Amino acid sequence: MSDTNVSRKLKKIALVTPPYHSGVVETAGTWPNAAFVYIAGELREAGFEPIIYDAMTMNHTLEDISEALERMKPDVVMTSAYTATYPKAIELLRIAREVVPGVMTGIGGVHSHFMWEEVLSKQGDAVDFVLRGEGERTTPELLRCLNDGGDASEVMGIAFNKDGAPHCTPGRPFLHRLDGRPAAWDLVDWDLYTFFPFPDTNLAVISTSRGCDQACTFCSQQAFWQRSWRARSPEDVLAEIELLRDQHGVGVVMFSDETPTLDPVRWQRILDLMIERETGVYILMETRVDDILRDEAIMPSYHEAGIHHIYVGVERTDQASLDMFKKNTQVAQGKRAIELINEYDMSSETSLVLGLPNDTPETIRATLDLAMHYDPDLAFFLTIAPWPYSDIYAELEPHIISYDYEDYNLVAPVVKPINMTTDELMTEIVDCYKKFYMGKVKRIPAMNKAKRDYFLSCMRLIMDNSYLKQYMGGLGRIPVEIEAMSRRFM
Ligand code: B12
Ligand code: SF4
Repeated sequence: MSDTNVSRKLKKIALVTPPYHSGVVETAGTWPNAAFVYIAGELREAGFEPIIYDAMTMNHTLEDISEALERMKPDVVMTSAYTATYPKAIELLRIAREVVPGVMTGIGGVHSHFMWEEVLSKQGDAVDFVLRGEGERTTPELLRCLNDGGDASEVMGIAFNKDGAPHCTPGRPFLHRLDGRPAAWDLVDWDLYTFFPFPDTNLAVISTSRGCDQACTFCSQQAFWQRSWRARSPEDVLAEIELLRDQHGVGVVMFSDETPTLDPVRWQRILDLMIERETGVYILMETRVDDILRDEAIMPSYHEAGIHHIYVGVERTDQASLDMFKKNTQVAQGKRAIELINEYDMSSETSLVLGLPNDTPETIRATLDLAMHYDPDLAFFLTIAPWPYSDIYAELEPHIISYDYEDYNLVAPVVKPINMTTDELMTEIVDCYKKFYMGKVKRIPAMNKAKRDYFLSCMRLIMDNSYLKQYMGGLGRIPVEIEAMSRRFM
């Protein structure tokens, strides 16, 4: 028997995002939660009434959430968490417990997938079920089982407290078929979602493939997907993009995939279809540098298909660190990939991971110098966050200075370099931003108009909303020059 006490029929299911904010990607837009859209589609098909409540994007406080849930009176409240958002996810489930008597609670996503034991032993009073792995089949199956008075132990892919201790059922195999799944895009409040550089159109996040076959030691995604990769057919992807464009006014689509380009034949077909059908939708995506190099000959198709912005994870500019991360790329490849993206008039973005135990002001400045030499349009200088379930965790553990998961956001210092204080580290990071973007500003006049507009718009967003401003007093002196420059060109 489960220790949870679900006694009523479960019908109305609220899927609520945790009200967590740490900047960076949030400065560029407001993003729907793709996991909830896909899970809600399956729930509805199984006869439930899902509600998507994006408290995060609505900037709702815990008080707002409490009022909203009291009004909504759901039978079930579920949330999603990666490591940084986990504490807020728990607070929100606690509130649900308080204001909706007898509510059932559940949590899914990468953090609780791995940390289910800790979740249930420390937060078992707030969490009835951890839903592990992919949520599409597990969620309706669990709810149906509970409604039928069945035994939750027979549902694959969940964990719950049983006889006073955390208990985990066997993992559920990944979905076999990703095509044609029901996605509840009609439940999304589209007024909320915009990519700020293109404010006149709606922004969607879709999953065209899942997983990655690499083994980067700092990354949670390869572990979550067990180094596997599955993909939807190009036709199915195009159908979703066209539906979003035609029925929901979407002009910008972000691919949530870790590596959408992994299968070159599928990827080429997606590009061809986007060109043939003149989708007219801008795509934001990330991929690996080696796939960009592989695709040098078809870069014009990327551009023609509407690929607007490509993030490639360069991570470090010294080979020793790349090797330590098991990144399986060469330093020179990162540079060439960014050159190619720039050459074909797409926007390039990368991030550099700083704050490793052996970092010093000199290594950080060397990283900055190389980042400037690589010349992406946008660069983010991030702190390393050792997810407690990542391969690199054991190596970094002796250097961890914060066990507050909210700090695991790639912004706050969680690891202390041996020969630097955290203040010195953060000063160096702010300095990286200043120097990198000041260097860019000087070259604005040479950019073509499309790139210049996009760059200036991104810069303004970083300046106005940046976590740097919020956390560290900010880019301080940069805005004056950039403001002046942007006035000249906009
Ligand atoms: C889209 C995205 C976002 C969106 C989130 C939109 C939203 N409303 O939630 C935005 C842009 C806001 C965002 C922000 C951040 N993000 Co983000 N984001 C992603 C990204 C690119 C895709 C996630 C996605 O949509 N996947 C597609 C869906 C279908 O897959 P999924 O989320 O895994 O969901 C499946 C299962 O996990 C499970 N599941 C998930 N949730 C739930 C819930 C329930 C109830 C159930 C049953 C199942 C379930 O079922 C789903 C379907 O099968 C991932 C990278 C990646 N490739 O996954 C990073 C990622 C999740 N982000 C990450 C981080 C660190 C952040 C930030 C902290 C970064 C920052 N400082 O800006 C912020 C924090 C948010 C904030 N508010 O400040 C990390 C998390 C790492 C970790 N292990 O903790 C990731 C993995 C990227 C990385 N570099 O490693 N992010
Ligand atoms: S290539 Fe990207 S998604 Fe894959 S393991 Fe490395 S960092 Fe993670």
